Amino acid sequence: MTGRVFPPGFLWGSATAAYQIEGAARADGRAPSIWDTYSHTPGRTLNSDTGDVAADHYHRWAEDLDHMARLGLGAYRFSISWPRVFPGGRRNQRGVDFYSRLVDGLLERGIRPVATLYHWDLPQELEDAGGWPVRDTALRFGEYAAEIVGALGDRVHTWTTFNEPWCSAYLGYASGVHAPGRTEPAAALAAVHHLNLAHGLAGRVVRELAPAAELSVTLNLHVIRPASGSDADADAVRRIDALANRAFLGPMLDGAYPADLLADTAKVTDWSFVRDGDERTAAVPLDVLGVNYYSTTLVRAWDGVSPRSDADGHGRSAHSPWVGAQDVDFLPQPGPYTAMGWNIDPSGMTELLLRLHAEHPDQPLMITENGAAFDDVVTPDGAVHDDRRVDYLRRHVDAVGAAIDRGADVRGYFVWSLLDNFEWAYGYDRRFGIIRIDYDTLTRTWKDSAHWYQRLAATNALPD
Ligand code: GBH
Repeated sequence: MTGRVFPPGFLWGSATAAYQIEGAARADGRAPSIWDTYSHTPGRTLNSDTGDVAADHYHRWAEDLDHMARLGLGAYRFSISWPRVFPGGRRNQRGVDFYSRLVDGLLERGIRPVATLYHWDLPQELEDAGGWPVRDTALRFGEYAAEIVGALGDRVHTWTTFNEPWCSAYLGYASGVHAPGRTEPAAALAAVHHLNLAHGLAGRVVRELAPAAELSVTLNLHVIRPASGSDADADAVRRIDALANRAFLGPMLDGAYPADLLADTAKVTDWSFVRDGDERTAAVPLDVLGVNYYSTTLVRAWDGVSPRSDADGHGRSAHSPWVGAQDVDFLPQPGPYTAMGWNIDPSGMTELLLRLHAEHPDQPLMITENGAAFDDVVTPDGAVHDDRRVDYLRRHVDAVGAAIDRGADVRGYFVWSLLDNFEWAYGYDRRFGIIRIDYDTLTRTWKDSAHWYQRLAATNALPD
């Protein structure tokens, strides 16, 4: 794998998200999001951590831009905080100015801005009005998109509508391990639909207001493997694939929900929230499909008798994110594991990219997140050694190269994450950064992986 060379122009980037790094939760007219409410509710996050300060990127953005420039990043993927720029459905100019400065700073340094409109921070007032299970939220998202795309336009190279709508719908409304912490299976499927609809509405806004910009969405697609070669296990894979992957790929790429998804979930909902034309609205052509990949999923058909493993996605909740799939069991996977407990399997990266390429041969792809949490070793001289992260990244970047060799049109790779940050329900306990944050002093320190990534970006080839 050493010495593997990537196609000329391959984009090396790094990713973050607003609530995970910005802090400044009450600064300059920002309103609360569902994650402010959730993280301030006792027992919801590990150590009751909140994003109030996070990495203080809102105040340290210029320093962070200099780190990106030194790393040699070709692109930076960040998200825009809806409640910062459009609280109460009105433009908050001070919030818009923050992102305007950030985008200009990126352009000055020759780094492509890749902006995500929604990385999980719904304005709390919209959750109070029903949240994603309610159609009006999709319409409000279209208005917010028009405001910020209008303001930043095609200074942003790539507009991404959503990050991982799977998490927003199923972890937010079914298992409840993410904000707003609801456990209502039917509402989760309504959320799936309104996220798809909102994607289409915002996609059209981008096309109209920023015609020179690229349009994308980022999905956390699951690589699902059967525990055996039985027909029953193959059917378990099909069902989870429908909920996890095709519930979004169907409307967004093909303009229709898969029939098996509707049939499988008929006991949960009749899908009457889908109106004529919605699925076509969702299918706005994408310049690039963003893919987040971390690990794989192992399933079997549950016989109704043997003990369940329930090894996927439940986290700290008794409720399953897998709506209507009680007869599917999730099995523990062979290691090794990251500090999240997720199994490490780079072959899933290649498999996923090749599947997408086979199903949509003309669709350019981008890895918009890949990375790992590990306990880093900080030595007395201040160095941060993270061999396991370097090894994880090297093997997954190599797996992207293997997919390209076999024909997949992959345009770039973004490491998650630039900085240690607020890891949602796990707070500051889990560190994904290639740059370490000292949460007492907010000092930034390059880990070994940052130095490794700098070489990768500079040479466009895997260092030894
Ligand atoms: C991404 O979520 C997010 O976009 C990002 O904000 C976050 O910080 C980062 O990854 C790291 O978590 O839960 O054991 O069943 C990834 C969320 C991770 C959800 C893998 C599904 C399946 C493994 N996904 N997870 S498990």
